[in-house]
Amino acid sequence: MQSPTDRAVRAAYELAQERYAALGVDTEAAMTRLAQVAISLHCWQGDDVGGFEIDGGELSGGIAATGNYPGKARTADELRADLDVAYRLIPGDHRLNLHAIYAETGGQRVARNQIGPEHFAAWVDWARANGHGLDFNPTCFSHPLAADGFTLAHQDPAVRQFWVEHCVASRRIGAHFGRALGTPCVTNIWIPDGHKDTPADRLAPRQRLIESLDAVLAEKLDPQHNRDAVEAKLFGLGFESYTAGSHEFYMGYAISRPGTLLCLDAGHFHPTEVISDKISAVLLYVDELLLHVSRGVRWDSDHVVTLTDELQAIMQELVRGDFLGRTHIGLDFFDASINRVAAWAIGTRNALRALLMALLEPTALLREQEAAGDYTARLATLEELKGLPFGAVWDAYCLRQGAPVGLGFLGEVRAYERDVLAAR
Ligand code: RNT
Ligand code: ZN
Repeated sequence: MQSPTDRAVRAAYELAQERYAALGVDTEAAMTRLAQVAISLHCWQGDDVGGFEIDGGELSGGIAATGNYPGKARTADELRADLDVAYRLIPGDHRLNLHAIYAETGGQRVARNQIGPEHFAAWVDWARANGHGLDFNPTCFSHPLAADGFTLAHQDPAVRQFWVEHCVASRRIGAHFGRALGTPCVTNIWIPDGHKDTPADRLAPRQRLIESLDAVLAEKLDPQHNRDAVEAKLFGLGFESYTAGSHEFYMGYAISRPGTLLCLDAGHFHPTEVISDKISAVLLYVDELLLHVSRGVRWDSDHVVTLTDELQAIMQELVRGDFLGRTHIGLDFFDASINRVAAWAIGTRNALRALLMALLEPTALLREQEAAGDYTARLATLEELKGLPFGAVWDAYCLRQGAPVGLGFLGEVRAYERDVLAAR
C-alpha cells in the first residue's frame, strides 16, 4: 500500500484551495483553526477498560468491550507506549483522558477513596514531556461496592459515602493535573446506577444522587485547574428499564449548579435521537459542554467513531454556533476486536476530518441564503459541499503536521504490531 507522494498531495491541495476559494472559504484559515483544537483521547481504548488495580475485577456497570484482538496493554508503561504511537498517527496536539483505575500504586492495594495525585505521577511526567493536557474520571463501576448496580444513588449511606469520597479524591487529582500542566482538567462523573426491570420508585435514587453530587462538588476548586462534568445515559446492559442519571436529570443538575459542565455522549440516547441538535439548546443554559464522541450500534454505545452524518452534524454545530471555545471534545469507544492503536487513530482522525469539513463550510453564505428564505440555494449549497475535495485539504493538513497521509497510518500500526504488540 503506497501513500501518495508529497508532490501529489501538494498539487491536489492547490486545486482544492481554488475550489473552496470560489465559495469564499479560506482553506488556510480552516487548517490553522483545526490545529488549535485538542481532542481528549480516552486511555481506556488501549486495554478494554481494564485498568491496573491490584485484583482489578471484571468490567461492570452495564458497559462491555467485546473481542479478543491480541496485544492489549497490560501495564501503564505499555499503555503509554501504545498511546505514543497513536498520537504520532494523528495530526495536531491532543490530550489524554484518564480513569481512576489507571492509578499506579507500586504494587500496593489502594482503596478508591484513598487515591491521590501521587498515584498518577508517572502519567503527569509523561503528559508534561509530550505536551498532553490531562482529563480525568472517577471509576464508579468494576468494583465490589458497585456490584449491585448502585453507587452515588445507593440506598445504603455507607456505600454512597464511599463513592462520594472517591469522586472527591478524583476532583482533587483533576485539580492537581490542571495545576501541574497549566491547562484545566475536565473531571467527568458517570455512574451506571439503575434497574434492569421496571422500578417501583424512580424518584428516590434521583433524590439521593442530587445529595451525593452536591457533597462531591461542595469543595470549590479553581476552574483554571479543574472543571466538573456530569454524564447522562439512557440505559446500560442490565440497566435497560431505568437509569437514575438520565439526560433530564443531569441537564437540570448542571443548569442549577453553575459552572458544572454537561457531558453529552453520542451513544447515550434513543437510537434516532442525536446530540447534534442538543448542543445549541443546552449551551443557552450551561457555560461549557463535554462531548463524548462515540457511535451507538443497537445495544452498544461505544463503537469506533466513523465519518457518519451525525459526526459531521456535531462538528458543524460546533463551528456554525462558534461553540468550539466552550466545548471540550473527548472520545469514548472501546473495541477489542481490532488493533487497539488503529482504533484510536481511526476514530480520532475521523473526528478531526469531520471538524475540518465543518471548518470548510461557507457558513456566512449559508446563513444569508437561509435569512433570505432561499431554501433552494441552501439545499443546493449544502449538497454541493459534500462533493468538494475536502480530502485533499485533509491530506495536506496531515503532511504539514507530520502525520501519515492516507492509509500510511495503517503501515505504521502493522509495524508496531509486528515489533511490539505481537510479543505480548
Ligand atoms: C459509559 C459512559 C462512560 C464510560 C467511560 C469508561 O456508558 O459512556 O463515559 O464509557 O467512563
Ligand atoms: Zn461516555
